[in-house]
Amino acid sequence: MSDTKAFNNQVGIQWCPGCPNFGILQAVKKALAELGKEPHEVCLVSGIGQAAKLPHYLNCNFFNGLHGRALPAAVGIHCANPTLTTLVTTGEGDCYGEGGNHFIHTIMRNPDITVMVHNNEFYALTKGQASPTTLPGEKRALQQKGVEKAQMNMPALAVANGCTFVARGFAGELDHLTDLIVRAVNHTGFSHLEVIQPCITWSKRPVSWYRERIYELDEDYDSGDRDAALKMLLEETEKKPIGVLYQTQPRKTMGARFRQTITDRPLPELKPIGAETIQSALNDYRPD
Ligand SMILES: Cc1ncc(C[n+]2csc(CCOP(=O)(O)OP(=O)(O)O)c2C)c(N)n1
Repeated sequence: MSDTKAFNNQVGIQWCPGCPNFGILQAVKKALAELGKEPHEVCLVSGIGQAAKLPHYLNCNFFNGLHGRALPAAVGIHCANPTLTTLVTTGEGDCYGEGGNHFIHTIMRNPDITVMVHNNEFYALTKGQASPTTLPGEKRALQQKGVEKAQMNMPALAVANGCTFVARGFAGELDHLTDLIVRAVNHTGFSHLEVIQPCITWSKRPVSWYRERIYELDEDYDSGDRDAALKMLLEETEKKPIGVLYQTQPRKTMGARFRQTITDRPLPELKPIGAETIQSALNDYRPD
C-alpha cells in the first residue's frame, strides 16, 4: 500500500462542481495506492474530452493525445516500457466513437494495459451531442428528432472478440469501483472497465435515475462463463449489472511478443542508439 497523497497535484480541476468524475478520480488514486504504486511507476493515457482530463489531475507520468487515439499511444508506451502500469482513462465518445476501431484491434493485440471508459452516454465536452451509447430515441442538441441509431454495446463486443477481462462500475460506488480498478490492473492482458458516469450538466436525468438502473452482480455469478456473460450482456434490460462481467485465463500479451522479437528488456534500459548508427540506416535510403 502506498500513499494516495503522493498522487495529488496542484492543478485546478476544470470539471463542473459535483461531477461524478471526481469520484472516478478518487477511485483511481485509491486503487493505485492499494496496488502499492508510486507515481513514477504509473502512466495515465487519454485522448480528448472531459473524462480525458483525468490524467491532468494526478501526479504521475501521463500522455494526453489526440481525440480517439489514446489506445495506440498507450500500446506504444507499454511496449517501450512494460514496467510501467499503463492505464487509459477516457470517455466513450473518445474510445468507442472516434477511437472505436483502435479499441477493437487493441482487444485482439492484447497488450497488458487497462482501459477505463467513463460512459456518460454523450459528448460532454462539446455540449452533449449524441455518442455511440446514447439511448435510441433520445433528443440531443444535434439529434433534434431523436437518436436513430442502435446503442453500442462495447462490453458485449469485447467479450465476443476475446477480451480476457471485462467489467463495469458506477462512478457513485467508490469502494466497488476502486476494487474493479485494482482487479483490472492486476489482470494480465487487455482489461476493459466501463464506468457509468452520470453527467450532471448535459443529462436530462438525475443521478438517482442511473443508480436505480444498476445492480451489483452477486457472489454466485460465474464471471468465467463466457456464454453466460454474453447472454447477460446481450439481454440487458433496464438494469445494468456492475462488477466483473467476464474474466478468463490471460493469453499471450502483445508486450511479451514484442519483446521476444525486438529485445527482452524495456527500451529505456537499452544503450542509446548513436548518431552514426542512425546515419548509416538513413544512408540506405539515399538514391545512388
Ligand atoms: C478529431 C476531433 N474530432 C472532434 C473533436 C471535438 N471533440 C472534443 S471532445 C469530443 C467528445 C468527447 O466525448 P467523450 O469522449 O464521451 O468525453 P466526455 O467529454 O463526455 O467526458 C469531441 C467530439 C476533436 N477535438 N477532435
